[in-house]
Amino acid sequence: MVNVDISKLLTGDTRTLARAITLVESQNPQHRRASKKLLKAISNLKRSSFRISISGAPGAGKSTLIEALGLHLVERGHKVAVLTIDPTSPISGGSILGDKIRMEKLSAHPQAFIRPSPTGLHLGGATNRTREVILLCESAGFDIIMVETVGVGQTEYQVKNMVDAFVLAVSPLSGDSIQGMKKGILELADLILVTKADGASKNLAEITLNDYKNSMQLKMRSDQWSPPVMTASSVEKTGISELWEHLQNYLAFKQASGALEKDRLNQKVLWTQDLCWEAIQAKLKPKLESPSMQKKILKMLSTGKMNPEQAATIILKQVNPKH
Ligand SMILES: Nc1nc2c(ncn2[C@@H]2O[C@H](COP(=O)(O)OP(=O)(O)O)[C@@H](O)[C@H]2O)c(=O)[nH]1
Ligand SMILES: [Mg+2]
Repeated sequence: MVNVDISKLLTGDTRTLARAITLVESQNPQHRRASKKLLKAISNLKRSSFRISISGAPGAGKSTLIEALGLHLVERGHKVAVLTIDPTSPISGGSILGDKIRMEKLSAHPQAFIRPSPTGLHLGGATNRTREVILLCESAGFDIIMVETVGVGQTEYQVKNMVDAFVLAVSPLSGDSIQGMKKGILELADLILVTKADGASKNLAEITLNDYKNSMQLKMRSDQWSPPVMTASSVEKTGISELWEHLQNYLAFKQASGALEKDRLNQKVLWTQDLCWEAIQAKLKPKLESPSMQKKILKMLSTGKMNPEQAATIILKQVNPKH
């Protein structure tokens, strides 16, 4: 598994891509080294992709929407990769299976590739490799990369810094759904999509649409983009081509203003910082958690002569992450 045939990866072979992803997600030191080599080898390729995240609460209709939009795009000759990050999945266990069912047609399509992420972002100490996986998919010729994330905790903020466009999917609900929504999330959205605009929920979707339109009108973005607010039905396939048009417009808008280039560079800066933090943590953690260090910390605190702040200063002087 350490050896990934790069020429095969570049031809778009999905089995090789899957192996490459497993390699970059591995924590094994030997795999980490091989993964660094692989990422370096693909770093200068002149391939590009449009990266879109679809976020929203569980059950909002994200996976079904990705299936509909994904099929719309493969029919137009695009190659679509879908990455799903669900921090709740290791706990609930069921959602990865659920996503596969929701994206049944797309996952069977030769121009599509679907990969659930085994962990959430930084869950259980494991660093999520979504950025690396995006690059691997891009190197395999996938020109549209969609990332599905569940609206919990910090995931949205982290994903926002990995993509070009952030779509917020919301269910048709009562008007107070906006108040209930974590305020910051609305500000991240480049487009808001009210899902399930069909059958019995069609009217409610229209009401929800107006609620969001009203609340978005009050906000002014520094980049002058007004995030479109729209409805769609993934079941009846309405609103899907409009969604794609809006996304293309946004990409063109960012290209024209220079924001795309600026954002991508900023994302690389953040990525570099994350890698530095990760390396420091990896060195510090085993030392801090060693029984002798635990004992030392306990001793310093149990006498009551020292507070945690003083203890941390002493420990940091002793622990040199270089060794
Ligand atoms: N009527 C209707 N139901 C939908 C639509 N999209 C999703 N659903 C249903 O909403 C539920 C959650 O969908 P899913 O895509 O798994 O949501 P996710 O958790 O956000 O990925 C499922 O029962 C879907 O069948 C839609 O456009 N119309
Ligand atoms: Mg889903």
